Amino acid sequence: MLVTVQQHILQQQEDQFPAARGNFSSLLSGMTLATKMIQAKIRRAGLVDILGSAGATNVQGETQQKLDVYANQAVLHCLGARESVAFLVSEENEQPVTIDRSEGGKYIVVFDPLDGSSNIDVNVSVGTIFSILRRPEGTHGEAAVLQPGWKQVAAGYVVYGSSTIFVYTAGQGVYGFTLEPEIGAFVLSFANMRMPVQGNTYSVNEANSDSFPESYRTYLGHLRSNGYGSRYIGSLVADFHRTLLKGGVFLYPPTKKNPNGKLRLLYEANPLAFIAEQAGGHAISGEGRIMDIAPKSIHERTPLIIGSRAEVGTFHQIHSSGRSDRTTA
Ligand code: P6P
Repeated sequence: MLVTVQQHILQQQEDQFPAARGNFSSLLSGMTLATKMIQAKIRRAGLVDILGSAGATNVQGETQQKLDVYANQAVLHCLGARESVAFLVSEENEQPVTIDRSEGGKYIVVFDPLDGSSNIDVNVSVGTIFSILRRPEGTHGEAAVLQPGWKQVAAGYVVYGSSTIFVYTAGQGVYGFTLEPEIGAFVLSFANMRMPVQGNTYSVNEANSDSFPESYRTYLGHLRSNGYGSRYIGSLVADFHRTLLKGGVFLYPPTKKNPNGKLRLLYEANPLAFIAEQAGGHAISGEGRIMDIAPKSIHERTPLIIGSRAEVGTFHQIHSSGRSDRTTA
């Protein structure tokens, strides 16, 4: 029996947010609509003038790809129309976007509209990542957004790969839906996803390893000497999706160029950490649990070690005994 993501979200809402009066499911449906719009463009990237640089840089100082701009506008448009949304926070925008009905808005959506976009031109999987928070009563702007990850009410991602898969959690397990092109609907394909307790691969950009803190290098040497393989796509959502399905560990350590890691806490680490934990995995920063970090700024970065209980546990043992957090030149 075919179950669409909309049906599933409504069921989750009835179970979880009975008082939500459709707001929650309407919000998630807005996100699924935006990702369908994005995937339609990605699937035709070579055929329409959507590849390449938009000729501008984003708040991160990164060159915006045309698809970055399109994806950001698609999410802002689809969610901005949902009355339950108070603020939208995007990797592409310096400040939160206040929705003019913000007085009535109950939710905040924090998102990376198109993660890994530098891979688009070479046809490598990219993704959209989102995190949903409740708006604390009477708060505005950054004060409303800077909440630790354990306060998320839902989180998810879409991986635009050989198929387009929408994965989300609302705190009651992790569910995956594959876009069925013939009907244009995300259909349940992975019920109650569980991350394997242990895997056999690690995922890290080895080119940076000379500047990893010593404990990270010790850990990676331990994995290699225990027969682990290496897989690195360079697109966070794709590397995480593989880790969720097959187990193992993904790391973005502190480096000389990014002493606090490269990945963003609010719209990359937190949503994936919520999903990892809901699937039985772990997500830490080296200093503690990702979802316990109290954010100080919207675009702050964090080191990320995320994956199976076994591999993240071993990292924690080696890192906490070594405590050598200095990065080497
Ligand atoms: P590096 C893509 O640019 C991204 O933000 C993530 O999707 C990915 O995990 C990471 O950066 C890759 O960074 O430094 O290994 O190229």
